[in-house]
Amino acid sequence: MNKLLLWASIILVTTFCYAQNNQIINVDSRKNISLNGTWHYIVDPYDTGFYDYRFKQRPENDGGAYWNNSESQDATQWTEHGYKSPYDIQVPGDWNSQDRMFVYYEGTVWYQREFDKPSISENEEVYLYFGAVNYEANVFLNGKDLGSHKGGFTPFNFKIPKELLKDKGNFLVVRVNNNRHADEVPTLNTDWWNYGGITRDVKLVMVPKQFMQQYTIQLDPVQDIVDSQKKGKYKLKGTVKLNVAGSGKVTVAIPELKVKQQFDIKGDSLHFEFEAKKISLWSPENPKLYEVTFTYGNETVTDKIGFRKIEVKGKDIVLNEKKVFLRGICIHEEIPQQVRRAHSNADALQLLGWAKELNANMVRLAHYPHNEHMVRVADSLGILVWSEIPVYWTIDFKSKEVLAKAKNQLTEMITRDRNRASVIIWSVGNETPVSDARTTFMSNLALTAKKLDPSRLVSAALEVSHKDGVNHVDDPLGQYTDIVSLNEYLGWYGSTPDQCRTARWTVAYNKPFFISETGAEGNFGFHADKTARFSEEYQEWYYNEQIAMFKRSFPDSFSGISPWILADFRSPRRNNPTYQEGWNTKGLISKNGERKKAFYIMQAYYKQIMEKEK
Ligand code: GCB
Repeated sequence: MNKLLLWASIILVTTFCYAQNNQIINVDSRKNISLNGTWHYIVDPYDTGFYDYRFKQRPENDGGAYWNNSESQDATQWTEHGYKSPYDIQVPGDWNSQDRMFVYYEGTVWYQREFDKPSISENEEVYLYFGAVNYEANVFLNGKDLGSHKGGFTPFNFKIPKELLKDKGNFLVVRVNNNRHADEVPTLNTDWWNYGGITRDVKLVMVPKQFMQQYTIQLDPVQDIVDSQKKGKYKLKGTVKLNVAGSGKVTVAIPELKVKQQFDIKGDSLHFEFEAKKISLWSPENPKLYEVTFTYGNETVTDKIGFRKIEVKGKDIVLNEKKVFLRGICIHEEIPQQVRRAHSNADALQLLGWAKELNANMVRLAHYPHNEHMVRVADSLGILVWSEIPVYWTIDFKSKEVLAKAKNQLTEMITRDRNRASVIIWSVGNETPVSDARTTFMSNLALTAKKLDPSRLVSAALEVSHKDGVNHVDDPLGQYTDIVSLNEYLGWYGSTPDQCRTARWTVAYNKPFFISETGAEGNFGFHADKTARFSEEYQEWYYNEQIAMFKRSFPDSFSGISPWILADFRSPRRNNPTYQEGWNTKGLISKNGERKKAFYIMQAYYKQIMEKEK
């Protein structure tokens, strides 16, 4: 496609879809009540609670609708649904791990619980917040439709109309549906388990009628950090977004830096900047976070925020004016020992603790935005983060509606995490097959990410072409990304690891080159000759050959790797009856938490790199 046409179609599509973003960020620091815990459920594979027998959506007051409380009806009434024990389920949590019957379940499950009205003043409102529901959520309160959301890995919230809240026993019902569809994001086909359910925290959030929905603060990316360091003066820049237009003062304070600045806000948004002295910059070696408070009216929101600058200079990734090599590891949001989705602070500490033990300074959170604990723990441990949306493999690239869905997830991910110093890369997708439609679609996402957050890098796992025995990293999407990233499995899919010895590579872009995946399967405790697939020795051999190739023949733009993957994970695509049984065993750590031989190979390689950098 000619370039002019490509740009014209990008502009067209960009104008076409913009979702309104009412997301409330940093809910933990607001007045809130957790709705985590035991809920009731109904499994509804035919979606009977949602559609009538003509498969028409039920009207709101339909007695057969599962959002309505059947218990309040008297004994003479016909009723065919209800919520009670022992039909109990834990929130947050995927349903698959909570009962054998749910392991492979894809469809609708209704969740129900009650809550009492929180005490609020005249001037306050209550919002219902969900950290994530996979995939589609329809939320009903006291029989009224509060709204719906699609996208399994990003947060959303609804305002609860005051007149709807009863003092006691508010009847909350969520229809959760995790059916896969060709026109959703992700699509029908992935290499991970489609865990369904209310997988992250649920809260009531109490805020003033007029409040700060979102805010950002960061180093002005334009300044020269060395210069700022010399002068001992840094430029900070930020924004505040109110839920509705208003006027008044916003105060931004960073007590440790003795900063307290006041700004007038008019309309619903504020852009501010000011100078601060002697900031200790955030980095993996110095994960310094400052307490920052934003005050508007009666509300003060407190956050912990690090300040750093990330950029690309020629073929290097540069953090605070210093070239950085990304010693990465890919992670799925899964606790393998319990075969469930990760969702808590303790889960994040386990997964990122393993990454630290590997000597990693970076994680690729594959293939979708992980829960907020992960990025907050990464902030505090000093781990750089690649965060991604599930635009994976064969998305419907021709569809404007699908693009709008992908953009919505991208927007929600960036809105939630753009105050996290750890997050340095927004990834717009993984291994999407090259075509004009796909490159238009993907470049549109890359440009959207840049527009939403010009201070971070954009990437995607690109495609490689093979000609005359050479691997060419020449995917046209590379024009739009800051980093040229690539997944390669030389020696696992296809021939054996010694193939790396003769492999030749060319990279068509004068940009940092990153291996976003490489890996081979190995079963912990299966020892054999290194040529035996699935043995720990094969996996060890694979990593040895890979590392030798990185050292020997990789271009000088080589800026890091994130091997596939930290731990074994569940996948319905993996059906070798001896070695897989529904697991992708490319983990450096086994499903029971044991370190495989390859773990120690990567750990030693990263140590070497660290020592060289000293
Ligand atoms: C890939 C995919 C990843 C798979 C992995 C594998 O290229 O990006 O999601 O799980 O390969 O194990 O084949």
